Amino acid sequence: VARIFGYINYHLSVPRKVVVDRLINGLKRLEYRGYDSAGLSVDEPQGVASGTKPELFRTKGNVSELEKLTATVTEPSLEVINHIGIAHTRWATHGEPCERNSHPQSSDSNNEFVVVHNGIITNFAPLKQMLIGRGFVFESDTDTEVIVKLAKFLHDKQPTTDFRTLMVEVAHLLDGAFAIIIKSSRFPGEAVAVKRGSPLILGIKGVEGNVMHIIPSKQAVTQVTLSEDDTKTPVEYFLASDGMAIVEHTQDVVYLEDNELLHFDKQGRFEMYSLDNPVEAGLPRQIFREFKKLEVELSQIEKGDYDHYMYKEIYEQAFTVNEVMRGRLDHAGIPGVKLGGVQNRISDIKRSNRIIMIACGTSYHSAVATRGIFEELAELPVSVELASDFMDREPPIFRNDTVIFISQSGETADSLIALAYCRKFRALCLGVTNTVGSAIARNTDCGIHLNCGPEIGVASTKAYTSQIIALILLALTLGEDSISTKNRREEIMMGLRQMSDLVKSTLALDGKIKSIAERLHKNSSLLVMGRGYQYATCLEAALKIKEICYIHCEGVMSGELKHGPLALIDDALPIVFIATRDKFFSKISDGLQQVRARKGQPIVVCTEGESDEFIPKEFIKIEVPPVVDCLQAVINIIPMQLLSYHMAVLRGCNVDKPRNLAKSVTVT
Ligand code: UD2
Repeated sequence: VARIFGYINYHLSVPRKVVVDRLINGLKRLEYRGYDSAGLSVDEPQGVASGTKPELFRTKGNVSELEKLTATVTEPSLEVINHIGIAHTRWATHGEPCERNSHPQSSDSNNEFVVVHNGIITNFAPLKQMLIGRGFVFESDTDTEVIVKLAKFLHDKQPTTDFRTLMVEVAHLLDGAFAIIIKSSRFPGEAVAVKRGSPLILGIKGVEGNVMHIIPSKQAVTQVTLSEDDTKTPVEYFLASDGMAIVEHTQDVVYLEDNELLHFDKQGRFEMYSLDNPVEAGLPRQIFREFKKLEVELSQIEKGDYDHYMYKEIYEQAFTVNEVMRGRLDHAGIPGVKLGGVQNRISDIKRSNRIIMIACGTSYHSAVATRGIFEELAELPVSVELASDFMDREPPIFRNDTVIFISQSGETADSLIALAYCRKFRALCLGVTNTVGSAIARNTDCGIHLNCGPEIGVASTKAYTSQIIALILLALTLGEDSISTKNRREEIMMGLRQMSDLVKSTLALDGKIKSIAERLHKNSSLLVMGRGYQYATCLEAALKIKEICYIHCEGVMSGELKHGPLALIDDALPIVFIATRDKFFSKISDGLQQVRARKGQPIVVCTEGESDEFIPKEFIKIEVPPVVDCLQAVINIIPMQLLSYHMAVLRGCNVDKPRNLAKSVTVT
């Protein structure tokens, strides 16, 4: 996992030290615990003519290490007027973390071309071979190094080729998934960024309100064309893997799409090109795109506000629920769902005999949460499987099965083994994962990325809610031709559009939940009950509490009460009952009555404004906003995430790194 950041200023005096600070700060916004190397590059201190070379700072360790290192930057107070700074941090990828494997990678000892890269170049081996044959000496074990060496090789061969054309050529020769930012002392004042597969966002900031001058209102397109008078207009550009690194500078952004190239020229203009379908051979097609407003609020990402990543990630759900729908729900203003990644296979899925969802842990609960809506909308039999149990049984799998693999990291070993097994029988395999380029993303026939940003807390929160939404989007797509479910689907889409607001109002319950945590945290056992769509909430809530509080906790399907769990109930055992309104409500209140009859004193998660008739006054209520049944699981888990978090903190547990557990379980 890597993150890249670029800071580019034109016609604006910025001390070199400030450039470095901006780059470091950008990396900090993108950094999450455990990053193992970092690096950045700033231009030649005295300009290209001076004979100095671009400075490179790289180190093993996290961004704070890099920050210490960059204290030695030459001429920190020298003001630079046109400058290109690039930076990088990575976490637990392959290859030993060390200085020479860190980015920026450089083309030669003069650092003529330097690049930062997120992703993988899959054909680096033959390219490296070719370049070694041409006399290039490789310094690192990275795939990234071929990018700059290739650029230098092609440039030396044809020195008159402009930077943009050169990089179009380089990009065409690279396979894999990547986002890169590259600069060159041969092309001072210019920079190129390319996106294919990995995310890349461009932020634009004019100084002292000039931005509106450059970007004319709503009709703005992705071309900053400065008139003669404007060529001295100060402008700053920010390139980042994630909007979190941009939002404090500007909210005006352009989301790059795959196979797009950005070129910044010496005057401070930029243009975008598509690498697909060139107008004529060699000539990329210029593209224009509207600016978007970054929806992330700075306050939501300030790490300082949160003591733990898990807490931060719980709060991030207010916007990650939108990220998973971006470009998919109501794409280009047309109401409906369009899943770019699975579109071509929808008819194959519909033709299959059944759907099997395979996952582990929290991801498995997202399958439990959405099984019902798949059955309803796709009108296919659906089963959910724990990957390990599935492989213990090795059940029959057929060509006309659709199998969905759900994994935040995309590297879960048990799920990967099950994937290999299902591929052997030529089943149609889909992935739902948060990690572009992960093993599940690479080895499935198609799939959906969650786009919720890195999840650092070991206990999954935002990935869970995004998984549910991604799966519901898929269920909606599978049902899209059915007339009988049209109203139902519309109701669900209405719910999806409200999701972010509903999550925000649910998060507002935090204070109350904290006080409930104070009452509960000393217990050694807890039950969470519910049924229907909320059975998944019970399982997931119990898992959270086990994982981070080390309290025994069980998710109980309340339909099963009479078949055993009722024997546990007395006035002492703490119980949380999930009892929001849906078509199962009468059965749920039945269960609640059974618990009451045994003197149980449940804390009840219920729908806002629920009457005392159903939930007696003496019970503690957590009132959540209502939404269509199949989406209610996204809302209801939030108080349970908060409850487990506060209890863990009160118990003095290491919330982000619970004992004995790893974030992504890559061993079986
Ligand atoms: C893609 C781009 C997104 C944006 C958008 C514009 C990526 C990763 N996503 O998003 O940045 O440009 O198009 O329309 O570049 N896949 C699998 N298995 C998985 C997950 C995904 O095979 O487990 C495939 C999927 O079938 C698709 C590709 O990976 O071919 C990207 O998936 P996505 O969900 O990011 O696709 P989309 O269209 O939302």
